[in-house]
Amino acid sequence: MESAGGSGFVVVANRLPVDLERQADGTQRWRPSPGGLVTALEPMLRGRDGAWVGWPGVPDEDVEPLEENGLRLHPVTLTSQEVADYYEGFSNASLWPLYHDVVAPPVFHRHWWQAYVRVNERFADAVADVAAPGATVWVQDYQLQLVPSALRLRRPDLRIGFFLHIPFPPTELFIQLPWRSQIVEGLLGADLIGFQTPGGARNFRWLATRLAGSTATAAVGRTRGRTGDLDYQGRRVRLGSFPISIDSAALDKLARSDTVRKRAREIRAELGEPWRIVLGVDRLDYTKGIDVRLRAFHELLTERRVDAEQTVLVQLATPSRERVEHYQEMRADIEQSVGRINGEFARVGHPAVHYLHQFLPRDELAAFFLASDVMLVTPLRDGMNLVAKEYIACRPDLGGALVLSEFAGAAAELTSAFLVNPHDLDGVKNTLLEALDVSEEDGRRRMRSLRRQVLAHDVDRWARGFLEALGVDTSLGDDETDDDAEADARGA
Ligand code: ADQ
Repeated sequence: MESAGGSGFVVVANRLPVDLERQADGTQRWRPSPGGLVTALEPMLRGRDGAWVGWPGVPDEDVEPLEENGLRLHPVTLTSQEVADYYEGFSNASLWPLYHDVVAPPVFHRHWWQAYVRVNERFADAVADVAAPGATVWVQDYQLQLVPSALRLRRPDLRIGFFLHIPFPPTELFIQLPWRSQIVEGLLGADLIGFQTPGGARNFRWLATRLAGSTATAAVGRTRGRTGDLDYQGRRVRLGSFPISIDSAALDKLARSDTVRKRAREIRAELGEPWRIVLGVDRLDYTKGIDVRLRAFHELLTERRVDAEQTVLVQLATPSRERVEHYQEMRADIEQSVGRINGEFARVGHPAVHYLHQFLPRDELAAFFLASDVMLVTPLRDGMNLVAKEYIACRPDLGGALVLSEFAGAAAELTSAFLVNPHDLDGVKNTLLEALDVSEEDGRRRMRSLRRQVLAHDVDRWARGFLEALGVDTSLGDDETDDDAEADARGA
């Protein structure tokens, strides 16, 4: 898809799929960077001759374009002040909480917004330089909502798609945003705007007609995931829901490998061969409901409905956004809860809660998934939640039980999980007990059904679904029937 005048296919995201690292001796090296987005897009981009435009993760660094494992990477430079204002400020302290049901209060500052506008324009400039005539550009996520319109101004020849990885909020919350019309107009620069769920698409559709003077029209055709279109400034803007997924087959294969199976047995032994292992795996974020599950576990121990000699909780948390104040407070609260539970219920050499604030390699994570009996995914709000899908892909043995929040986008697909309302603590506690005690037969039945969904709907299918709705000929040996497409469509 590449031409002499630039790339025919360009992905734009806040971050490049690699981090630039400064070593102690002053030299630099590239390291694959963690996160849901990279995990999701990497398999799709590998093998295609695409380009990726993004920030290399280190401020004040002018980095030359580079090629990494067959991917052309185009770094966008951010100053330390821009990282503070555009990224930590407007993206992660204004938009992130606002879009996640204000589970933390969003903070609005005009200088953060101004930095957001400036940085979005810089990203649009970078893409305009890199994209070949008539190229397809796929813009990712909430940090770059102004890029579609900024790019259309610069390059009306491009085909522009936008995908929002986090929830698009209820309209009553969105209209709190002082710059609500600018954001809606920014997104309307795209030809296709994709959301994780039909609800997000519906919310946006309503706002676009009220705030930006677009007209709602019926969706034309039967493209997968479409939910209705808009007419805006003489153009058709398509809307749709495209639930993101994972490289299911790769994880399934990893979990079947001898090394991972052996490591899973070791983990059980290291934990003292408990009757049950309960697992949580999250980026350390206040939306993920880590506090909810600690509270539920604490109460169950206190009420003696769970015995710390028999059941342990393992919480793996990736460090995240450590310079944003809310994240520092939340980390302190969580670590205090872990300390309190262990203070009351641990024995020397036998903690009740094992807590690691560390990023783990893929195979180690797969071994933890395979070793555990109950997976707790309890976000208060989550665009999708890939961890839930990863857990399922790692259970070819049909063991394990998934407790999943109704407020994760994944709940719409993973209906055979033990679904919970994370705001209902008694409900979480009772459901956790139910999952701990599930019969082998019921557990296997649920896991079989979950695996059918996750293995059939992988990240490649997600990417193809989005690009086809954008009008791109993906030509990847499509073996889907119309019936599959129909079953997938989650029309609003
Ligand atoms: P995230 O909020 O980052 O993603 P999620 O979808 O769960 O959330 O992805 C997290 C990723 O980090 C997973 O791949 C997981 O395996 C990995 N991870 C978590 N803890 C880890 C640890 N301790 N060590 C190593 N890896 C760890 C955002 C949205 C989600 C949406 C994704 C993709 O918030 O709702 O699902 O984008 O669209």
